[in-house]
Amino acid sequence: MNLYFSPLACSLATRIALYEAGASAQFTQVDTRAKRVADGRDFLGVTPMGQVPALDVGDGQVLTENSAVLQYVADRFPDARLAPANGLERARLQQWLGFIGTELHKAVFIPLLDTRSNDAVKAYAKDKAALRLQVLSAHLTGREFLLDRFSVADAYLVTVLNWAAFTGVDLAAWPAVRDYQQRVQARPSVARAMQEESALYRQSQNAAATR
Ligand SMILES: N[C@@H](CCC(=O)N[C@@H](CS)C(=O)NCC(=O)O)C(=O)O
Repeated sequence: MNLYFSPLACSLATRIALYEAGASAQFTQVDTRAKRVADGRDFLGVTPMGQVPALDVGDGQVLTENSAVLQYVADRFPDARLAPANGLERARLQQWLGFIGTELHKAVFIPLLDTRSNDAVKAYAKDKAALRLQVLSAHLTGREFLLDRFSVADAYLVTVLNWAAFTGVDLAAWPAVRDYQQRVQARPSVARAMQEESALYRQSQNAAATR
């Protein structure tokens, strides 16, 4: 398996899931703005959307979309118990993956992070953040994880919450969310993945500054 990733982007969730599972995988860095793979290939030749995560699962098959990629990793390594097998609990996992992907990642954080965004768009996104973080906070109060145990949804959520610090969203206003973030970030797989990608992120920022 080969994960195409960009440092600290949403593909970090798949790296966390792979570390949790103890899976052996390759990690290939992508410049998602230039649509270039680190080895010089055109990333649009890997996936036409040019987005990470893109997971080459072997036999030339590339899987995209966080929700699908994360569930694929969970199912490929069932011993890691990163997703409930079926039934309502599996639907709950999908509920949270959908919530994180559409309500937080795309509706709130992308407009705040996108360099082509403007103040009006950012104000709209910040306005949306309040209800979504309130819903999350109510759910996380008294809970360790989104489901009964750590799952790929937690890997995705901790990845997305990490962007709060870059976008001026102060999680202190939602203590249950802030405490959850600190707790999950301390998990060995998460701490390792974040440390590694933070170093790569700093390197890519420095390289961009000297261009
Ligand atoms: N719908 C995709 C969105 C993935 C996505 O937004 N990836 C971002 C990084 S977090 C990206 O590659 N952005 C570059 C671009 O959209 O051109 C998913 O859920 O996987």
